[in-house]
Amino acid sequence: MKSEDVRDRLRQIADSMGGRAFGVCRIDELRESFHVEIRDASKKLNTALSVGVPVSPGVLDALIDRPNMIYKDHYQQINHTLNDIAFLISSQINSLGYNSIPIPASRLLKWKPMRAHLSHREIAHKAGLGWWGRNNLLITEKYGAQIRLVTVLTDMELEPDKPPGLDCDDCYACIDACPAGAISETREEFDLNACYKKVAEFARPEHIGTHICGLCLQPCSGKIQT
Ligand code: B12
Ligand code: SF4
Ligand code: SF4
Repeated sequence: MKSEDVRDRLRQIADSMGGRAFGVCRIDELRESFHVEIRDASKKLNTALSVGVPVSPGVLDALIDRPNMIYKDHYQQINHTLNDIAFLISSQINSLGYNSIPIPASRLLKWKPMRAHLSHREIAHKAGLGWWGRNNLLITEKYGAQIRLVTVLTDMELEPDKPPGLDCDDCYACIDACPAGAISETREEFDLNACYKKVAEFARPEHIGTHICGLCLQPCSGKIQT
């Protein structure tokens, strides 16, 4: 199968399961930042595929000033879907005779500071899905920040994409939306500590029990509405 045909096939797998954003990048200069669990194994792999599944705007409309059960269940469902997409893409790659590692959508390996296997945001940015927003999230042109991400690492040679060369421009909509005051004019000023404290507070009620919030996603719905 030609490289473009394989790419189309993998993209179709993602699309058939709700993956509406898809891109490819090289990982050579990112590997050192990967968690030790996958760092050595990833030395045999040079490519990452990034997939994004949009969050439903209706679910975000139901958020008032804190996460609720509709948002929590939707968040968990999207994580399952992302993991399924990554698994199926990985399985297709393996059946074509290549190697791959599907990276979990939301698996924490270390609590202080919180760390995962790798940064899905950084990979998605490099793979052309979007830019680094004032709210410290990966922002896509079509869905804004209302998209969750997953990554598959592979040794299959696929043509890499490029970061889109866009930014938040004259939008500041998320600054006032954050109940922790964590978002400022520049992404460098983003206050992760303030955000973490707020999501930890939101996680306290037993029925929520997980570090979610979603309020900075609400106003960030993308520049191109279709
Ligand atoms: C732990 C975690 C948290 C912790 C933060 C801890 C931390 N240190 O980052 C807490 C609980 C606070 C948190 C909060 C939220 N999270 Co969170 N979180 C994660 C998780 C599981 C690991 C992040 C990690 O390892 N961070 C460590 C550092 C090294 O990596 P990083 O933060 O991604 O990025 C750094 C570098 O990569 C670099 N960088 C270089 N290039 C680029 C490019 C871009 C675009 C960015 C943003 C950064 C970046 O700068 C960053 C700072 O050093 C990821 C899933 C994953 N595996 O990526 C989800 C993830 C980042 N979370 C996500 C979301 C949506 C949220 C929340 C909205 C909660 C919610 N779901 O309701 C808030 C938003 C907070 C915010 N505005 O940043 C999404 C982001 C999707 C997107 N469109 O960007 C992710 C990717 C989950 C997913 N599968 O989609 N999260
Ligand atoms: S709401 Fe506007 S300023 Fe905030 S991250 Fe999205 S595009 Fe950037
Ligand atoms: S997740 Fe909540 S607390 Fe953190 S930056 Fe977004 S709105 Fe603020």
